[in-house]
This record gives sequence, C-alpha cells and structure tokens, in this order.
Amino acid sequence: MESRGYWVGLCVAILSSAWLQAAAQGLPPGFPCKPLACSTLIPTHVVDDPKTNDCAYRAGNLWWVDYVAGSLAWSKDKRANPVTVALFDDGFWIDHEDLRNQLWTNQAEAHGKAGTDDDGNGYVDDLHGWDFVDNSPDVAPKGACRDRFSHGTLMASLVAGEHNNHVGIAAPGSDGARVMPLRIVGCDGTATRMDPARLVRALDYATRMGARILSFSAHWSVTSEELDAAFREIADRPGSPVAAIVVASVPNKGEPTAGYPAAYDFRRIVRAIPIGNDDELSPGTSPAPSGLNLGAPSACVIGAATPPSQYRLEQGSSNSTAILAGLLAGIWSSPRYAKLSPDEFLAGVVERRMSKTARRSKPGSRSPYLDGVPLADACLLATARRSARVCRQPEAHREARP
Ligand SMILES: [Ca+2]
Ligand SMILES: [Ca+2]
Ligand SMILES: [Ca+2]
Repeated sequence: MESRGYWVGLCVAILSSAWLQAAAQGLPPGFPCKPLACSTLIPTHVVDDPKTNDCAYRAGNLWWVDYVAGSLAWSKDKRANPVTVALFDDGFWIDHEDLRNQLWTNQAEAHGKAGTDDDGNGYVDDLHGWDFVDNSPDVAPKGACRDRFSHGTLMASLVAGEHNNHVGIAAPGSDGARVMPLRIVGCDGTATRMDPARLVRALDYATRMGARILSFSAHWSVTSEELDAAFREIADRPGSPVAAIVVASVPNKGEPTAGYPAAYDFRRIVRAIPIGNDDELSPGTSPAPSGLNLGAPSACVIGAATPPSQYRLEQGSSNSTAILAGLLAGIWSSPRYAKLSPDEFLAGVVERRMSKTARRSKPGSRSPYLDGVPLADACLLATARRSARVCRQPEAHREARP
C-alpha cells in the first residue's frame, strides 16, 4: 500500500463575519448568530441555566450547545475523573482564556525538572501534549499559522471551552473533558501533509498517556499499512490495551467519500455528521459508512481563535466532530459512566441510547447514514424533574421518573 499520505482537510470554512472581539463585556451588538430553531427543539428555559455567566451563552449564541443539550453534561464542579480527549490538529494557543484550565497535564512533567524526561516516555517536558511536526513540547501554531486563525484552538474550545468563567463560550465537555493537544500538521510546505508515520507516533503517544477519546477534525484519502494497523488496534481489536473511541469527521465539501479515519469500518469509530443551524444535514456532506453516525452542529458555531481572548464564527464539519467529542467526554465522565470501558460506553450509552433516541429534529429524514442527533443523554444525566421536561423519548421519560 502506498505510504505517502496527505492532509486533505481541516474542514472549517470561514464565514465573512471575520474576527470577533468578544471578551468579558459580551459579544458585539448584532452578532449574526441567533438561537434559531434550537429553541423550539429544546426548552431553553430549562437548558439555559441562568447561573451560567459565559457571555456568548448568555447572549443566546451557543445554539450548538443547546442543540445537543450539552449543558446537561456540565456539573457543579470539574469531574473527578475527566476523560482525556486527544486532538490531532495544526497547533493550539493553550493560553486562551477559555482553554488554559481545560488541558490534560502530564503530572510527572508538572512536578519534574525542566529539560528532563521525568516520566521516561521519550518526550522531554511534554507538559500539555506534543508537537510531532517540530518535535517540541510547544504545541502552539508555528510559521505562517501564527498569524492566522488557529483551527486547533477552535477545536479545543468546542471540546472543552470553560463553563462559567465569565468569558467567552462554554462547551459540553467543560467539566468532563481534558484536551490533549497534539500538533500533527504544520502550515508550510511538506508539513501540511498528513504524514502517516508521524501520525502513528502521535497515536501511540495519545493512548499511552491515557487519552480515551481521539478526535479527528480532519480526513485524508491515502494511508499506510502501519497507520491502518495502529487504528485497528485502537478502534477495533477486542481486548486491546490501547482501546479508545475515535471521533471522525465526515466532510461537507462535496467529496465522493468521507476519507480516513471515518472510512474505517471499525467498532470504536463514531462519525460526526454535520448539521447546519437550519436543522438540516449540511449541504455537500460526503456519504459515510454505516455505523455509529451521529449528527452534530456544524454551522454558525463560535469558538476560540487566538489568544488571549478572541473568538470567531465558523462553519464546517470540523466543528461537528469536536462538539461530539466533547459531548461524549462530558457524558462518559459522569459518575454513572466513568468506570465503563470504551466498548461498554459505546454499546450501553452511545449505541443503545443515544443513536436510538427519537430526536426531535429533521436530520435523519434525508440521510440514510445519519442515525440521529444525540442529546446529552438527558434522562440519565440530569435530575428526574429536569429530565422529564427536556427529554420526551418514552422509554427514557419513564426511566427519568422517580
Ligand atoms: Ca516526558
Ligand atoms: Ca521535565
Ligand atoms: Ca467560558
């Protein structure tokens, strides 16, 4: 099999609204995103907790959180057993105000000595992930990417943007997800190509260091035997010691196939199908293999862009992937599920409940490969009273009652 790979898509397209300067004072007047139809899908007065102080949420601009009932994955405090979500992307501004408290931390390096590989994992000072392009602990965007909007930063914020910190956004994984930033593509020249050997090293790092969800807001069409084998071990082989859930993007650029890793027919792959804020499958969405295919918001999504406090409005299937990864992490980290293995969580929660829930929205009616849009398993996560109002699925409704 050909070993030359290439990076096909960081799937976000840029809306013309350009940079948004949104800080603690709130979003600009006339901000183009409105809650739209989501308020008819989920009772906002229930989901939109008035105690939440993140300005974008309070301004009604996080339709994508309410759309998946993401606020039900929040908890009063950070979860005791957060799920580490590894992000494979082009660089991360980890000092962003909505990210800096949301990172996976290598405790051995945090309490170790600078310049020393304190945990002996082969990476010196890998405090918050690793840059596999430039072989460095600094995961920030490099080269021309330093002056652009940062795709990786946006994805990290959609996974775990911090809830109730008086600024910016709040993501479903705020209290249950911790982001492990892994830079696997760069901006310039050959570094923009997806190198299969480089990705194999990053996969090995992520699983060895405890990531339980691997999120790919990217896709590629050429792979290698080594890369296929690494994904098979993580995402398919029963009893694998490095088993993890792979959340894979399905692009919406009109391409004839979804690309890898969505194209793998593996049991632990969950595909994110992009849904626009018109409550429809995003135009140009590639056909996807059957399996665990869940819808998630793609358009009109606001997230972190550059440090220390800038945000940006984006659309694209990358967003869907990160939102779904954060939602799954937020649910998986709840005390009820925290001890489940990846296979147990997928079978008992994602497949049995989330993908079978009769979602009160249009997606699914037009797509043979979309199983539905998940809610944050509201009937199990929330109190019985809240659940009864939010979740209308008969089976779950009954279960939610005392
Ligand atoms: Ca180390
Ligand atoms: Ca060290
Ligand atoms: Ca926030």
